[in-house]
Amino acid sequence: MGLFGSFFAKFSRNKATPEDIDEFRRVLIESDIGAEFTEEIIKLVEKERAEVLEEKVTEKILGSLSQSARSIELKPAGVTTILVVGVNGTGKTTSVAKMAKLFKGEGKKVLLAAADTFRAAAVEQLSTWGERIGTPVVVGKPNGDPASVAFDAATKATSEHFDILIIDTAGRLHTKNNLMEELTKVRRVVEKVTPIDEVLFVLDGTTGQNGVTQAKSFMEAVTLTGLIVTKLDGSTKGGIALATERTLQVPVKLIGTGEGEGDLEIFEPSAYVADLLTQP
Ligand SMILES: Nc1nc2c(ncn2[C@@H]2O[C@H](COP(=O)(O)OP(=O)(O)OP(=O)(O)O)[C@@H](O)[C@H]2O)c(=O)[nH]1
Ligand SMILES: [Mg+2]
Repeated sequence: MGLFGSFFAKFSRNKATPEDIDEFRRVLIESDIGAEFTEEIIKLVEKERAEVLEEKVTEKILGSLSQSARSIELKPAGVTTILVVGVNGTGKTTSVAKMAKLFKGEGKKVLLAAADTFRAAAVEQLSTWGERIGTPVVVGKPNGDPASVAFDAATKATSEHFDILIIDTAGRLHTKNNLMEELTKVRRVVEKVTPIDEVLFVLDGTTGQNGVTQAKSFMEAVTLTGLIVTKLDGSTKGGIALATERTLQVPVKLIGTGEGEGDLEIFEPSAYVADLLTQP
């Protein structure tokens, strides 16, 4: 990514001029890292000696991140249940398929639930992924109750001894329904059968600061345990990942780097920050 790299290369050679600082501020803001955080980083640039600047900025960013575990821990026994939420078009269904592929590759028995009953195409989309990856998908009736699909899937997952259940949800509903109420209901109903271990919020890495606002409203409804930041391939706006994690103190666990089933990576904050600061 190297988004800030050219600046750090410059700052390590010469003291930053006011023009350099203005330009760097603009790049930070455009990266969606957030206005407040931008000013904190600018302060370091103004204050710290060139030789230690990179180290100080790295420390600052890493120190602001969530201290919670980033790995998706699978339960030693019983089904590990993952609920995937987020606004429409962010990459939920694709990320569900990518996770299924990842866990299947580790030899796990994975079940998917198509609890986005709002669009017929959504069920088809997940079923197609399921066929491609070789993972069964529980589907319901078109426009049926998403909670009932999730309940059926949870029942099947426990009785047939699956290792992992991943539930895909809608990003949008008919206006008469409330998405947050729907998600709380899905959660409540599934938990009659088995606890939900992870609630992953899918954030489109190319959205602006609005992503933080979205994440907050989901956080209130279903208590998120992690973030999946998608579309980080070829994007220079990945700063939203750091801004959201910092604001919510919910760790980024996975990142999406393409449309293919293999395009999912475990998020490594040190490597990510080092990447931001190295020269492109
Ligand atoms: N480049 C890129 N595209 C992605 C990534 N993840 C998802 N997409 C694309 O984004 C579009 C939307 O993805 P979906 O998985 O259908 O998104 P969704 O959140 O399930 O959408 P709704 O079900 O409508 O709410 C698709 O065209 C995906 O191929 C990614 O990491 N990189
Ligand atoms: Mg979807």
